Amino acid sequence: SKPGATAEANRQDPKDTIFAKIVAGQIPCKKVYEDDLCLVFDDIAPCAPVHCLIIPKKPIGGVSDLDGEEHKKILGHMMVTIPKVAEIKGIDGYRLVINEGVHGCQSVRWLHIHIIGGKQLSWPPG
Ligand code: DGP
Repeated sequence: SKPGATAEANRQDPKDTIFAKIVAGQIPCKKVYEDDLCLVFDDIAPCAPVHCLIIPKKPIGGVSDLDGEEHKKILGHMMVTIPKVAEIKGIDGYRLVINEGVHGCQSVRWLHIHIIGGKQLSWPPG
């Protein structure tokens, strides 16, 4: 298991999470890219030479909350932003991860896609 990926964390309102404060500019982050729909910043505990998180600016708790046309637009936008992030970071070949819920080891209940690279990764994950 992974510290922080608790039932309590996964019951949080996304607006009460640390990523809400990052989006609001209330706590700092190492910003990589930003536009009107999404924000990309370096993970505080990188598991590879490049480890960024891409998050929507609107509060969405996780994949299990996804529904409707607005979310399709936001998630599609996030996906097409990922190759831009790869170019900014100078990586070719990387892994995208979304941890969902307690069993998925999600620790921050604000949807985020991990972008992990900068070295030869291994497979499978545990
Ligand atoms: P997950 O465990 O999949 O919910 O991913 C949450 C990630 O967020 C984890 O890799 C560590 C990162 N993280 C947690 N708090 C902060 C923070 O305050 N700043 C940054 N940059 N990353 C954080």
